[in-house]
Amino acid sequence: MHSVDLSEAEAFFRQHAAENPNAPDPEERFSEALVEFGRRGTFGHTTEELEFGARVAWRNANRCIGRLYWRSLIVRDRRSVRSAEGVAAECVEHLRVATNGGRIRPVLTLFAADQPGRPAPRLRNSQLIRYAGYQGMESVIGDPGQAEFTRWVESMGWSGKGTDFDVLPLAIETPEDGVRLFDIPGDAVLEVPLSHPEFPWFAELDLKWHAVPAISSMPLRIGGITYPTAPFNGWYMGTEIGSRNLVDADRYDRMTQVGRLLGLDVDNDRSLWKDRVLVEINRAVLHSFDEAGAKIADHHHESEMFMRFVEKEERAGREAHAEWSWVVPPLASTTSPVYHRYYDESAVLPGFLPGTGWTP
Ligand code: HEM
Ligand code: NRG
Repeated sequence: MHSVDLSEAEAFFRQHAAENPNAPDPEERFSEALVEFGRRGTFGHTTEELEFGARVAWRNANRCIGRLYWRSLIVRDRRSVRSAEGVAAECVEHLRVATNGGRIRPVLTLFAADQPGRPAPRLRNSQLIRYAGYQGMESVIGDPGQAEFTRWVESMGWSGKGTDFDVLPLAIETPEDGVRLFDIPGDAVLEVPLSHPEFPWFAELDLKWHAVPAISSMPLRIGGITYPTAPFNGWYMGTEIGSRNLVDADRYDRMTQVGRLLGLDVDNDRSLWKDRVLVEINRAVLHSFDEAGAKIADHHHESEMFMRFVEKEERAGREAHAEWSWVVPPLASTTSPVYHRYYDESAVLPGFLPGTGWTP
C-alpha cells in the first residue's frame, strides 16, 4: 500500500484553490482532511478535487505529446465500485464512453484507493484492450509483448481463438475473490482493418488495430493519495501503431515482409528501404482510421499542438516538463518542432506513477 502524504495533500489543496475560484479555502480544507486522517488513517478527496487532480496529472505526463487537451478529460468517479464484476462492467462502460462511435473522447475512470486493512481492486492488464501473444516453438502468433500475460491468463483457464488479434480478458484482483477474468464484449472494442491508399495487397496482410489506447497499469497520485486503478485513454497518434506496434522486432515485426511486398532492396541498408516501409505503414494506418471514421492524430499535427501546449503553459506561469525521447515522434522526427529543443524532465505531482512493475 502507498502511504498517505499530508504535506502533498496540503500542497494540492493550495493548487486546487489557486487554479479554481470556486474551490474551498485550502487552510480549512486541510484541517478537515487532518481530522479525518486522525479518525480513519486516511482521508477522501471530493469528486471536484479528483477531476482537477486527474486533469493536472495528464498536464504533468512528461511522456505525452497530447497534453494540449488536458482540460477536456472526462473523469468518472467510481471509488464505490469494489466487486470484480463491478470493476469489469465499469471498464467496459469506460470503453463505450471513450469510443463514442469513433469520435474518441479522453476518459479516466477512477477506482478506490487502498485503505488501512482494506486493499482496493486492481487491474492486472497493461491496457484495457491488448491482443494476446501465443508463444510457439519458433515464433509468436499475435503480440509478443503480451506473451507472458497471455500465458498467465491461460494458466487460469482462459483460451483464445489463436489468431493474431484476440482481445485479452480483463484480469481483476480483489481481496474477496483473488484474480478473476472477464471477456470484453466484442461490441465494446472498435477495431480498424488496415489498408493502403495505393497498394491493394496491403489489405491482404489482414492487419488491424484497436481504436482506443487505454493504459490501465499506471497508478494515479493526487494530493497525497495513490489510486492504483485509474485506467485512462485518449486517441492514438498514428506512429504508435505504424512505427512501433506493427514494426518493432519484439512486437508484430512486419518490417521485412512489407519491404519485400513493396519490391524494395531489403538486403541493402543504404537503399533506405526501412525508412520507406515506415512511411507506407504509417500512411496505411492514418488512411484506414480515416476511412473507418475512427479518430487518430498524425504526428505533424500533434507536434504542433504540443508546441502550442508548451507556449500556453508558459503564459500560465508554468514550465512544461517533458521527456524528449518520448515526445519526439518516431517518424520524420526532425521535421517536428518538438525535436528542436530540450525540456526539464523532472516529474511533477499530481501525476501518473510508472507502472507498478507487476508481472504475472
Ligand atoms: C504517452 C499521445 C491522451 C497520459 C503518450 C504517447 C503518445 C501520447 C504518442 C507516447 C506513447 C508511447 O510512445 O508508447 C496522446 C494523444 C492523446 C493522449 C494523441 C489524445 C488525447 C492522454 C490522456 C492521458 C495521457 C487522456 C491521461 C489522462 C499519458 C501518459 C503517457 C502518455 C501517462 C506515458 C505512458 C507510459 O509511460 O507508458 N501519449 N495521449 N495521454 N500519455 Fe498521452
Ligand atoms: N503506445 C501505446 C499507447 C501509449 C499511450 N498512448 C496514447 N495514450 N495515445 C500503444 O498502445 O501503442 N492515450 O491515452 O491516448
